[in-house]
Amino acid sequence: MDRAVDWRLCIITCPELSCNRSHQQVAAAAIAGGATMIQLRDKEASISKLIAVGEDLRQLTRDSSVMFIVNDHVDVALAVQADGIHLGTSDMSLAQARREVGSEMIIGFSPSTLAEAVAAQEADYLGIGPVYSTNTKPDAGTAIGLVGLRKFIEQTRLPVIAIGGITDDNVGDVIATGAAGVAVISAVVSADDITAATARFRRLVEAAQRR
Ligand code: 3NM
Repeated sequence: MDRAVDWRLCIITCPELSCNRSHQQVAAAAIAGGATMIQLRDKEASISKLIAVGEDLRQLTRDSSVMFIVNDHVDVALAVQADGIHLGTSDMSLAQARREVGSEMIIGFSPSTLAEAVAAQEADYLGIGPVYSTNTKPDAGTAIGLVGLRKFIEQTRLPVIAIGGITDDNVGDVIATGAAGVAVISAVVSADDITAATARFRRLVEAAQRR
């Protein structure tokens, strides 16, 4: 992967938390508010539904020059020509994923340990969390806090996107710790006004980066 990517604000679509709004509605509203990346995440949907939704998100993100990442499913990412794929430790290995997606697709990886982070040679960015406790992913483990986040940032040359319980109140501290960006679900997708919530995050991220 050899291109400049704006990692600052990844909004992850998540139907369980979106108050009956579709992936497409959530993504469009988040893009309008200044999201720099959209990740399609849906643990329940079939592959055919993910591809159908992914095609719409591909169009929306391409029209606004926002990066589009697919969670978990390499086949879906390839089918819809996403910019990237995000994998966890229980998904396909990074080496296998790199072989399948080629050199240009972004690979994001969520390691569970520092050793896994250091070993993630095929990844282009790391998702690190949960920084704060979150109900959104009950199996995410114990919150690592800013001290834990800093350890990952110090151990890797890859950009780190922090995730887990990130809100208006703590996003400035997360960016000040050295994260290249943040990934947010509930604080944006459950908001009444997704565009306004995203825009607020974007302003706070930019302010923290200027400090
Ligand atoms: N991954 P919210 S935490 C999808 O720690 C996900 O790897 C995490 O949602 C990790 O912004 C998480 O609502 C959920 O806390 C993030």
